[in-house]
Amino acid sequence: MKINSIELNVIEMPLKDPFLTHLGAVNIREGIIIRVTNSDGVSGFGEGVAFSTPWYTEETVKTSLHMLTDFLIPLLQKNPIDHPEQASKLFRSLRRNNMAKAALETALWDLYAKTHSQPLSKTLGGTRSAVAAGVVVATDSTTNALRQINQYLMEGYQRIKIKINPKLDYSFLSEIRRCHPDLPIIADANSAYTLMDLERIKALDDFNLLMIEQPLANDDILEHSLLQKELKTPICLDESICSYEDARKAIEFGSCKVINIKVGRVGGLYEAKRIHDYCFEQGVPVWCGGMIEFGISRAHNIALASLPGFSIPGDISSSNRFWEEDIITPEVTVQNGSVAVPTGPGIGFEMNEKRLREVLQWEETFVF
Ligand code: OSB
Ligand code: MG
Repeated sequence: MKINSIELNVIEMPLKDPFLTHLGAVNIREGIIIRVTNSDGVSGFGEGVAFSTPWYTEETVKTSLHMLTDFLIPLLQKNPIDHPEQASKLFRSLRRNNMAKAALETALWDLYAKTHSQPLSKTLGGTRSAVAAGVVVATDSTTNALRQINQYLMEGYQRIKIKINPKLDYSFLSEIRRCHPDLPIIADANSAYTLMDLERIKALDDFNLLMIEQPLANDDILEHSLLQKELKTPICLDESICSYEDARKAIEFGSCKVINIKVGRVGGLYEAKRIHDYCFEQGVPVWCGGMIEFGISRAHNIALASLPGFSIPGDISSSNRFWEEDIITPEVTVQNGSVAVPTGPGIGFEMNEKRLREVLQWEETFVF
């Protein structure tokens, strides 16, 4: 892979509606769009999904830029690679900073697939022609939740994920369940509980939830294994799984029955695929998590979710779930409850250069 230049673009867009969890509100999304261009002028795109503040993981947009500028790009300049897997292994010499790593590694995957005239989904080993769409509801009002669920069901989404916490759980979910007796529902707690809340969490077994996501601490494996023994509802881990090793430990300890794989959280597509392959062997279903992301990361998610082990609808939603106008063309759309896996080379979406310029805050180019 003969790299000529790497361009970093910081963009910013308002969300259509505030995204509320017990950890706070997201109203504006900053992100990093990376363009890696080779000596033939072919470009691959990646997206950094860290937030402006470290509320979900420890990384931020600024720490990602620091890692990319001062470590990851120089590492790639000194060590030419032939395949993105080598980049992933090269980046292991730097601890953590998974979202910064994934931003660059995913761009290399797109470039690699394009130079081999192959859809990225095929390069990764994907087998599906469409991926099931799910969507998240992140509000603190029952009225809003029910209104949004009705809207999303009209748009065809196959499952709903809803944010919960100890102030917004039993009566909230019972009202939603009353209105939608058969709807596949995931409740995502983003670590709002501790084992002191055992009885509160056990009560949620009443609602026949598809799963409960990350009820306990963001870095826990042990206590989730104790909780899972007490619960009928399957536990899904999100924040706790930052690597293949985390996934292996969680499954061996019985800390979860499902894993939410996010490319950014685990440091890139190579690690995401390793986790998928391990879970597939173990018979543990996985689904693709979302990060309130722009179109580039959405496109990488679609390619990843085409792998055979992604058997549960992910946080795979249309561009218009969050954005007035996305930065890719065409935008991601849900049709008959699914998103079609593109058949063109690489991620299979083009950069909408006009929209990128409209939302651009800062840019820098590194010439190799
Ligand atoms: O916990 O899954 C989460 C968004 C940002 C950070 C963490 C999470 C989420 C979501 C959103 O739930 C999913 C999406 O983008 O569709
Ligand atoms: Mg989550």
